[in-house]
Amino acid sequence: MTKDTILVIGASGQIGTELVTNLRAMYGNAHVVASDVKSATAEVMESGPFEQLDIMDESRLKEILDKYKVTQIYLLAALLSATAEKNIELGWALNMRSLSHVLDLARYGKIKKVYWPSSIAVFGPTTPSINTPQYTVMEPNTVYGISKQAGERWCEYYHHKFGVDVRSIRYPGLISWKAQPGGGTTDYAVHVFHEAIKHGKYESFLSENTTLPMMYMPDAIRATLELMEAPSEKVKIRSSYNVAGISFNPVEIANTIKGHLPEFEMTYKSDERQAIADSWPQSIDDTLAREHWGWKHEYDLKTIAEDMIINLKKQYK
Ligand code: VAH
Repeated sequence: MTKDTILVIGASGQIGTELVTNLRAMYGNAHVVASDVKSATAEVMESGPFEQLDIMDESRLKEILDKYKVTQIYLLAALLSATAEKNIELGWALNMRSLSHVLDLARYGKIKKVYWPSSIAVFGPTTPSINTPQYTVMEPNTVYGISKQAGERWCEYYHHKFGVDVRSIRYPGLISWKAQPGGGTTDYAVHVFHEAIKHGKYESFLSENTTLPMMYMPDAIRATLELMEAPSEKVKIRSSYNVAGISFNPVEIANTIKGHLPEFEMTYKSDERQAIADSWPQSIDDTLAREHWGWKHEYDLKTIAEDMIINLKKQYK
């Protein structure tokens, strides 16, 4: 059986950086093509093929698919919540046109399998915010959330109508140290670690008690790969799966960091991202992901902080 070749679109981003490394470990470096509009980390650029790609350039995408005989696409390119609010036309166009084009490639047999990330941003202010269920009221009031909700509808439609094997996860806020995030509302939970180590202080753009669902990147990568490797019949939800890690607020993360850096000081000054965060759930019910394909998170706030601080101290040495 010929080995799959995977194209990761958005390989320079927070998720893509780590997904490429993990996929290359599984499939072999030559079988995982990284692509993005801008160069990726040295680890990604030096460990396997990289192609510059603007996902809106359909002919360029087809060129890459033919060159490497790609069989699977991980489509990670998107404008995140805060950025998309500043450019709603680009946010909608990029997030939606890229998905519909990749789904059509699968519909017409050009590729066999698609991964597309959704987000807890599909939920809105009228959604039950504690232990938010898989199926519930969803009235997102951000461009990003609306595009993710519409994208989920397209994924489910293409699966049932055309048999497309597309799989998706509603990521919570993701925390990692390898690549800086860009333009998200949950990114305070990454920036705080960098600032704590570099300057011993951080001004949070979300208020003290803004509790949000979060997840450590190793858990998110493992969830993604477990879902993609699961037998198709176990993937019963083809819109997008709720998955949960841990929920916490800025005060809790500040206190955990102080356990490692006693002099650390956190201050609070909400900005426009507060309204986005306030529209999202505080915690997620991921029972169906656990039942259907055996999902279970491993990292809690204590072990996240330990790993982030150890690795960032090395990075800034
Ligand atoms: C954002 N990090 O903040 C993303 C994520 C749940 C939030 O989708 O926009």
